Amino acid sequence: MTETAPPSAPAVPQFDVVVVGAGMAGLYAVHHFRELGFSVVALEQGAGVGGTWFWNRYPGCRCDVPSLEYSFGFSEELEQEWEWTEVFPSQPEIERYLNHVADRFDLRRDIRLETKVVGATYDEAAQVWTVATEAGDPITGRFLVMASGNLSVPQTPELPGRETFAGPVLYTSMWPRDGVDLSGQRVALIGTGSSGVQSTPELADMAAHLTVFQRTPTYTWPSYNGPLDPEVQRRTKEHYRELRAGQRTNPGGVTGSTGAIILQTAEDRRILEVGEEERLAVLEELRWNASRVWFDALTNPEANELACELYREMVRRTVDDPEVAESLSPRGFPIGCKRPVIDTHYFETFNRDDVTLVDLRKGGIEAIDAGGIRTAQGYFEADVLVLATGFDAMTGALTRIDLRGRDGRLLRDVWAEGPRTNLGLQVAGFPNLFTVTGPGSPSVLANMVVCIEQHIEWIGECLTRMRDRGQTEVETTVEAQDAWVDHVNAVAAPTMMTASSCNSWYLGANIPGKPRVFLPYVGGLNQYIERAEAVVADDYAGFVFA
Ligand code: NA7
Repeated sequence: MTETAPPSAPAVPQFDVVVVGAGMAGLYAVHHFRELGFSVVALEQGAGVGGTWFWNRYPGCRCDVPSLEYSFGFSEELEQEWEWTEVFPSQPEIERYLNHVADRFDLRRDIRLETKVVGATYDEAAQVWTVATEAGDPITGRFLVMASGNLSVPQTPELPGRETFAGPVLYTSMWPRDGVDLSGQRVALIGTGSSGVQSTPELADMAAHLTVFQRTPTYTWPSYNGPLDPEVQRRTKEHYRELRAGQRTNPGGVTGSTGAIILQTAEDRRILEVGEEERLAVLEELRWNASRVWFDALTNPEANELACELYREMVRRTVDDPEVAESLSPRGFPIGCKRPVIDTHYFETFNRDDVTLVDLRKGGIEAIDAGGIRTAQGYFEADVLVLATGFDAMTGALTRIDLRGRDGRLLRDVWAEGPRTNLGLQVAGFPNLFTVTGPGSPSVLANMVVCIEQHIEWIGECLTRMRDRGQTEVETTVEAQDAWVDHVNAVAAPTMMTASSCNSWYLGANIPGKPRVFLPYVGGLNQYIERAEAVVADDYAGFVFA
């Protein structure tokens, strides 16, 4: 049992704002709230700043948003001085960038590293949050801002006998900071989502032999990464204000104006309206992208299946062994229902002699022992085990700690049937608590940096208004929250993302026992911003101040 609060919190808290996390959201929160004149502290469990980009340092880890767009827009000086080197940024480059941000804006003095938050309790009388950490005294704040990430709680699957494995067991999401020497090693990789797909070619290069254990094949697209053209960077820097404005009026928060290949579906491109000959012609022209440009495939299952077939044809054309190609071909769930996976020569890797694919649908994992993995289709020896098995996405960082609101109610109990928020920012019954890119916000469906900046600025404006009026408490009404949840569900319903055949982490379907609820807001970042701004213009309709 962890004691999360003293009997009663002090009326004057230590800080105006306690921020949980020092990833992108936490860093900007410290900077922005400080600029607005609030006292702030950020509590970070890691030994460094960067959040997602601190932990996920597995070989091949790379962002799927172009560098020039996956960067902060709050400081023109920062925009101008930082030089990106690749079209899509790698983990080391983003981590360097975030450390630069922390130094440049002197953020570290308000960040406590290696400070893991285990719970927080709201004292209704004092209107103060008391935050409990694994070590040390409780920290109190008027407001609690959960900048604790969407993909920050690793999913640790049940694998019988894992503790008996003789070699190292590595998680892609907690990759050792000093790296790992895999030369001469037989590596077993479990998981073929984004992390597994990105690391496969790199692990194959590093190891003596790589065996990939795949439970579900994945739709991926080539990254088209490469060195960033200095001319493109120079031009972008000249027009950064337009780009930033454009991001906020785009559904995905990405303008696509920086030279990266980002294919958008066009309304007049409908796969059901063209014959096989034309489909194959599109395949010749667009290759892997031929499956993702069709407007009707977004909502029509029949159109979607035709697009899937174009994808499978590309797999067959790329992978030499027809049986391996068939194993790598996704079937039975729509394209686009999961987050797109961007790869660098993933499929070609399976043409190597030192790479083996184990299709777990032909016989699942039974147990792990000292020397390898036993499956229903045979035994596979390994010296190192790598788990790329995903995250308790979007809600894990909020429900796996003891967050207690009014009447001592735990957030995880309140969300037992699925999360409910107003704008992904506030939860009824949890006054003065803000979630950054929480469930019900566009977050993982849009450029996360743009979402983070917009959220933090929205919260900052709200806190400033309260200070100006001498108010000390804000809470969403249940009615406004219900209306937002209904809207989030309504826009998701017609899309492929809620298809019953889809086991995505957007739906919480990757975690045993997690309620199946579509977590992010699919209506578009631009629509979201309009609605969030309308709430402000309407004097914070749906929020109650005290
Ligand atoms: P994902 O996309 O959730 O992928 C996890 C993978 O691990 C997926 O292939 C799972 O198969 C597999 N998995 C999970 N548990 C097991 C067990 N017990 N046995 C075999 N295979 C298993 O996580 P990622 O880290 O790759 O990516 C998450 C996001 O991070 C990504 O979307 C980007 O936005 C960045 P399954 O599909 O469940 O059959």
